[in-house]
Amino acid sequence: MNTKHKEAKKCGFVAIIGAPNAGKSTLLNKFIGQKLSIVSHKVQTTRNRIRGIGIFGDTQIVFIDTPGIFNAKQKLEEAMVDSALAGLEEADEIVYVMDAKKGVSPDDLLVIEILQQRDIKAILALNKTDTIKKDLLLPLAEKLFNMSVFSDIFMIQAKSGDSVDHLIHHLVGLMPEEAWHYGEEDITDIPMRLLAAEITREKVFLMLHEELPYDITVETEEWESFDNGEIRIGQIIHVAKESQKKIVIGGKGHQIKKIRERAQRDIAEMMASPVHLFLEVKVTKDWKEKPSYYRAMGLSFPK
Ligand SMILES: Nc1nc2c(ncn2[C@@H]2O[C@H](COP(=O)(O)OP(=O)(O)OP(=O)(O)O)[C@@H](O)[C@H]2O)c(=O)[nH]1
Ligand SMILES: [Mg+2]
Repeated sequence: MNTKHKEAKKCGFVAIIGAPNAGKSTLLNKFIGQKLSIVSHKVQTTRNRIRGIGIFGDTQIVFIDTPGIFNAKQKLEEAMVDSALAGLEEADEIVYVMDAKKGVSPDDLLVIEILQQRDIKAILALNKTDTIKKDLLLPLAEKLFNMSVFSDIFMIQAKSGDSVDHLIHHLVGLMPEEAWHYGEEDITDIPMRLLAAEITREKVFLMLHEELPYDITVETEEWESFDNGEIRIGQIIHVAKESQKKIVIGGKGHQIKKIRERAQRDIAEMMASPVHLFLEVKVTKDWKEKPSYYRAMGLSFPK
């Protein structure tokens, strides 16, 4: 072991919060330099807290990606928002991601109010600055600064990584003197089975539309590693209705074939091993009412 790391003493937790679709997961992936948390153009992509670990010199930062915070109406939504709020409790610092083009949305007002109530200060990452005219950015930043919840404001582009290094530098300076919580090689503490299920869920989010992605959950049911390094993975895509099963499978199975190919490719890349992925689509009518499915996703079932 490198002696420099034995002396390493700075470590802390940074929660990434904000409204749905602001770019939180994209930012987490940039922070740790690897794709860990799934990303899509749709709202409510992330369902649970994802911890990603980054090392910057002698500092280890545990980033916590959270589901978007919004006015939850259904049980699954409520569990997601609860999970995001629990991320606040764990954190030494909070990075609040806001879509600069959307400005302060009703969802943002909800989160800002929560921060005000709890007397919590956050670092604002005004994201997607590539989508807005430069001269609109300063008045927006000024308006936000006057809300008295943001200690600092950074203008970034999570997707290209532009200016993300400034934000990292600032966070490193704020981390407390503390022994590292994780090993040098660790990227996350999420089990591989769950990460593999998330990858397949991402493909469903990217390829299928309307309510369907919100009505599915993916479960890794089988995981077998062979001596030659190959891995066999079996997953179930749970849908809520028979009609949805037909859509996920597609005519002559073309849809499920694409989902399988893309998920298999990404899981193999993550594992750095050849992967054989087998998918089954199952109608599980009321999975959203069953606590066991929430546990499998790392969520608590709302009371
Ligand atoms: N133009 C642009 N798009 C971005 C940027 N950062 C993220 N995006 C896009 O914004 C969309 C949402 O990104 P996510 O990272 O999934 O957002 P999120 O906040 O994690 O969303 P939820 O998990 O649903 O709350 C994706 O299509 C990203 O590619 C950016 O800097 N510029
Ligand atoms: Mg996300």
